[in-house]
Amino acid sequence: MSEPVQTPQTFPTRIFSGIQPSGGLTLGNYLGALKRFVQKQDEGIETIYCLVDMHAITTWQDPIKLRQQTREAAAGFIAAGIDPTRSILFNQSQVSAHAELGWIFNCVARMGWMSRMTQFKDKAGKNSENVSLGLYAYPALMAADILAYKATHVPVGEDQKQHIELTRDIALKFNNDYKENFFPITEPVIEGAATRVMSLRDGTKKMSKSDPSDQSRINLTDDADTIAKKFRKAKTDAEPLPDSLEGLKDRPDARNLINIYAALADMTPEAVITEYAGAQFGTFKPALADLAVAKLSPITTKMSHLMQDPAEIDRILGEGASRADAIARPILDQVYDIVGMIRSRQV
Ligand code: AQP
Repeated sequence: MSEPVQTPQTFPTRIFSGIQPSGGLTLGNYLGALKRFVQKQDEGIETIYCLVDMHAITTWQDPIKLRQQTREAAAGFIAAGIDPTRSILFNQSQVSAHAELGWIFNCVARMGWMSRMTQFKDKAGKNSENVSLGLYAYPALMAADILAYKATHVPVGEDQKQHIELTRDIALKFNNDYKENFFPITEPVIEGAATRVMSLRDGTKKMSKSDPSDQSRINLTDDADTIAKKFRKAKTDAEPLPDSLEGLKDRPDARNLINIYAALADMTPEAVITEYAGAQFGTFKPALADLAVAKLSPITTKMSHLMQDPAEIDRILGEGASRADAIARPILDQVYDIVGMIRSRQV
């Protein structure tokens, strides 16, 4: 792939990330992404967070549910600690720079790069002739989401690492092709004990909001009883917990529960295994359920409170979109200039 022609330029630190409102938020989204989003905001970094509704429609979405899920995800962000006055919070379709830059990046990204995207292969499966063109092109739109703000860092879960690498390749190729040091080469930020939370039914599969089995995931809207029941029924084996992480090497279901505990408790997985060495799952699972309820139920309660005022959520998203547009539009205008488009319309 492309080599940089320019010497590295420093771009001011700016964080961008997003979540698809293609279903309810899961514990995977929370631990892999949302919890980190809040930490970055609280560190005082400039943070821009987006509900990527245009990505959501790469697979069919019922329009009424999509609106509901977008509001619910916004409520989830705020309930988890995103402060819309300190971070910019909006939904993608309200800032057209994403789609416009996405098209330009469709013309920069190479077919060979796109065909290597493992998430497309996983999602399309054997049905690749019948999925939408948008699902295939989605990583180029994701690159536009990030680079429309010249974001330097993107907190994500492990599954998005390849898409950030593609974003870097697109930025490098654009900079090389147009001999401009225009876009930063964005860094993924993949941190913590739960960068890849696995399904509660299958420790080798990612926990996902679109998994047909609701038992496979914890939703941020689940009540305490449901959370406890799901952890009680989570797939495990009959062995007690070992005294070191090495002992979990071939036990993905057990490893997943240890990682979830560690991430929720802000501990290392090593510390959790030391604490529970020799324990049976009959002891560990209720402790995990109690911890999850303690951490998640304040978020769930706040979310349902916020959801009682959908007009206020829409107002917050609209205001966030105006602030996002004020950053992205001038960047996009420069991109149009760089690629040679006439910009003579009076506005
Ligand atoms: N299981 C997970 N563990 C850790 N991080 C995760 N993320 C998602 N699932 C996990 C992170 O959450 C952010 C938003 O992801 P997304 O909603 O845009 O898309 P996704 O990665 O495709 O998530 P889902 O839940 O699997 O959605 P569907 O089912 O609609 O495809 C990203 O930072 C992601 O890494």
